[in-house]
Amino acid sequence: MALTNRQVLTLDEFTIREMRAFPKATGELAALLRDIGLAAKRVNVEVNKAGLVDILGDAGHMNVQGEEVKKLDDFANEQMVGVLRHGISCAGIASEELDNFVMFDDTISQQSKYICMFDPLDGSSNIDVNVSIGTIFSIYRRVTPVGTPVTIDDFLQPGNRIVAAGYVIYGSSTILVYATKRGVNGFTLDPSIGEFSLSHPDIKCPETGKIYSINHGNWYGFSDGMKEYVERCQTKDKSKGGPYTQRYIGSMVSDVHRNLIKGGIFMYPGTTDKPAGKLRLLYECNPFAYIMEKAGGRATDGKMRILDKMPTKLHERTPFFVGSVKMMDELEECLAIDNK
Ligand code: AHM
Ligand code: MG
Repeated sequence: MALTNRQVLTLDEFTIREMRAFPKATGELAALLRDIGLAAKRVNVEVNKAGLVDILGDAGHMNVQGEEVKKLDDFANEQMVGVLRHGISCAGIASEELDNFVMFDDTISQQSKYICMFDPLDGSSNIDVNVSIGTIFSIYRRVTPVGTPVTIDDFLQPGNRIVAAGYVIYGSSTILVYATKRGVNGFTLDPSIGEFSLSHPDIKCPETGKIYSINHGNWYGFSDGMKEYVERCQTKDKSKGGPYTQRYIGSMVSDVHRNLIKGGIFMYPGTTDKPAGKLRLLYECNPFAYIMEKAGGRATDGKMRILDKMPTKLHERTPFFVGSVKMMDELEECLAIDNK
């Protein structure tokens, strides 16, 4: 059934309204978000039929029509690059799927003041088993002059320079959440009209929660401080909401989205074998850190604020902790053990 409540704003209506609050706004950011919404809708269609069509196989082989089959993460990457290249608001992109950034060399794109970084399909190891996956993105103002080609300097910016960041979950429903300095809002795709409609206005992360999310399989590689915090979660007194519940889908968009709405903490620490952990600073951690901070939560690498980290390369990894402020405080108390 179509949403008939005309009080419900679509993504486009909402971003245009937001823009009007800034008399100097050019509409470029609203256009960029619309482009990303379009890519998300196209990816959504393919994700929903992933179980039906021969799209799950390895990239490179042929489907029954004799066309080359693309893996969904390649498809999602092409959609994101395509809409942003053809749009008028993006001067270049960097993607978790590509080794290098892409400079858009047409004159319209080079006149744009924004660049975009994204993970086109995060959690893609879950595709084959029908678990929710997502797209993560962040938008920055370029540092090189408008009208010139973008350079690596436009991409190696700390997260505290993000202008907007968001994610899309292809789940039981498809939701696009994005944050700007004005706050965090979520839009659910109404398939009957093909529009994202405002469903989660002004999202705030509860100060504390009862959910902790971590891959316990890595336990023997955790530091003493990390183990101490996990044990505290498991032994927390009933009067303090304990013991906490462990929830870990292994699909960051879903794990962090749930904790953002319900309150909780998501952790991907470094381990003995992999001191920098698994997650990518630019494509995964910075966007979620920005969204969580705008919703009232916090994000660190265990030592410093994620958004203040100066990236040195595009695919840099970092330990990542994000969630409700009070849980983050207790985590930091425990991690301090490692510095003694
Ligand atoms: P990907 O970018 O290869 O999909 O990996 C990122 C995903 C995250 O969504 C998730 O939080 C994490 O990998 C899970 O990793 P692990 O299986 O090591 O717990
Ligand atoms: Mg990823």
